[in-house]
Amino acid sequence: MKHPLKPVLLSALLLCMTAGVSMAEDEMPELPAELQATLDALPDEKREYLMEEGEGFAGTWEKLFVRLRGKTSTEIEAFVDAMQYLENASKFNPETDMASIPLNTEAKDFNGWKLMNPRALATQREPGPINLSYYAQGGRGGIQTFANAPVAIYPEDLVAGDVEVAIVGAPLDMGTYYRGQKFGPQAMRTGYYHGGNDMATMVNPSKVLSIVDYGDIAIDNMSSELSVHHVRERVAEIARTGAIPFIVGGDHSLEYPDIAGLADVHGKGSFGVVHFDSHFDAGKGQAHYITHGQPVYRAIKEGHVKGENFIQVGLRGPWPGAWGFEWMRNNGMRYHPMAEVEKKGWKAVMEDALREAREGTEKLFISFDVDVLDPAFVPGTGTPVPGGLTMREAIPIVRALCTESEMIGFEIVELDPLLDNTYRSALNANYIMHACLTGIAMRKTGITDGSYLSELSTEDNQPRAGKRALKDGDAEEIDPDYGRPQR
Ligand SMILES: [Mn+2]
Repeated sequence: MKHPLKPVLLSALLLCMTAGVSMAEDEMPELPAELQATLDALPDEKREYLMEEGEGFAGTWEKLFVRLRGKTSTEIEAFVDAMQYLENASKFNPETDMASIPLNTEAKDFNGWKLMNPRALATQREPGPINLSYYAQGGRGGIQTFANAPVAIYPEDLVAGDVEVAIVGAPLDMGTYYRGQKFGPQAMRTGYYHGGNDMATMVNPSKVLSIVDYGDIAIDNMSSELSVHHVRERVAEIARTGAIPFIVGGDHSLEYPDIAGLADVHGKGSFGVVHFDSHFDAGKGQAHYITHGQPVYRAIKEGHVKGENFIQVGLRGPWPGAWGFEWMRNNGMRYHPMAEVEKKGWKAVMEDALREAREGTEKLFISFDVDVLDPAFVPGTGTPVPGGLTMREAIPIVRALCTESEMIGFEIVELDPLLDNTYRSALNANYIMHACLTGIAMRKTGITDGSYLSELSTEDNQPRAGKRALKDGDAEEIDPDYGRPQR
């Protein structure tokens, strides 16, 4: 990637080299005098190449000059030859490289991995959600599911059950090199605290909403490229029934098919996205069609979501550099890196992000990469970055976004339980998903203010310090000897 200032630097440098004048100190370094003669002795084409690519190759002009210092013209020419060799050898070569990865199209089960079971072969039953718990109060028995919810298998189950939220696993992890995200769905199904009452608001999404576990989407974990198209079809299938797809990844490659599938149903550019992540995931120009570092670029480039409706929260670490921020600004995107949180405090940043999310379109998709949280909360993720959000920062913004917007989709990605020998990562991931379910349930019950908190669980006329209770409750008799061995 060329730095946009480079042509200016280059022409100024060449001018200085030929005219022998010193360069302005604040713009570029002075070409060391001992280098001038050796560089002048280079063939024009090689000297120009060195002046064009040398800075990017060495890191800075100063570092380049250090590497060239004391070398003869012949040695510098060999240095330039090596640079040119690397550049050319890195490119696609039709004589030695495969332009595409061949598949065995003779395979009898080529499409078998993603074929839906024909209804004639499926167990006959009435369509609708299936409650898998044989315990009267639900409990932890039966078969574990997302949010302790009943199960649905086919779109007609979603329609028959008037399902509002269908949580579906997408165990894809070929888009990352630190794998194990394919185990994210099963970790979240077996985790603690993934359903029930939200104490902050005293709203219970499990009671207010019709939620189902929609199983896992089939993934060909030998190919992200093949898998994402199938994910897109399945996400669209859920959205077409009117249910909100909640996708549990899986790596962040999923953001592309999740957004594209929603655009197939709701229309391109009809909804906003809030992308929680320590990385901006808008990499481009890589050999692979999709990875967990490229979904944002692809979703914006293909027009599924407008840049002006795309908001990034929690960016930090070394990626992207200046070009990435320029790319986001050129596309009208908004971003709130942790540097901004350091500057203004979380509350102000959160309020900005909430205000931006309300602009434009009412419909919203949330993409939550668990690595936006500090590694203290989620060690189980492939690319953790220190200095992230706390759970006490993340819960209120997710709950508020899901209350104040017409949610059309939600994904939680990059949970890798293999990297965490505790249950904390899955626990926190479930809490984030529950915060959004709570927000959707709040909206359904008529609460439109995302900052709403229940008076019962916060104040509710409790006696202030030094005051007695307004009325005496029924004091419970407690046996102080309970559980002690009898003498
Ligand atoms: Mn990501």
